[in-house]
Amino acid sequence: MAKDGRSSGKGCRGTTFVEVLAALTTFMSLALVILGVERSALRGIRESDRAGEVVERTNRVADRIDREVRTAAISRLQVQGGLGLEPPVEGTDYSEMQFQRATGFTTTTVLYGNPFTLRFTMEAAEAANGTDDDADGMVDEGSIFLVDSTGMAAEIARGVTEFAMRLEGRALVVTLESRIPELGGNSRAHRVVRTIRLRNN
Ligand SMILES: [Ca+2]
Ligand SMILES: [Ca+2]
Repeated sequence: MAKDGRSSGKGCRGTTFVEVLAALTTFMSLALVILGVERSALRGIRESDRAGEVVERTNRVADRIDREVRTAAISRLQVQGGLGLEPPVEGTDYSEMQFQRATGFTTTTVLYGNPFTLRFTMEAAEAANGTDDDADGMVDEGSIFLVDSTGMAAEIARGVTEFAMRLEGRALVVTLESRIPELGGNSRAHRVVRTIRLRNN
């Protein structure tokens, strides 16, 4: 009898162990599924955050350029030519331009403020060759600087992969693309084309 009891006890323990194992396996599978869903949801949130960040950052820079340039005098735009500063050619893209704001008027003349320059400078580790030389996920990237008349340069944007200023009639068309690097050698970009009507002569 005792032998039968032990044998039946062992059977019982065996069944319980298998059941526990099955339950554990089910639990682990469920936990893995939940973890996977959670991770993919988090990844989605993070990606949408980064997409929002690059859009916000690019628009903020375009707004800043708009504010700086809007009151500049169209007759005082200058670009670097072969023989020094000269007026920009309409319809031509420039990565650097000098501006002067109209600050006041007398009965006979317009008064202008000190000149300032918007300039794109490529990062030292990058060459303009269409490849990502420093392997940060951005090709030919650089910064935009606002340079005052004393030569003091303030960086107003970085991670910029496209910057052009083009005169079209009374408007300055600014094309700006900036990026945020991502894992795996990629980057997320946003591109803005802003038409800024210049108010003064
Ligand atoms: Ca790069
Ligand atoms: Ca390059």
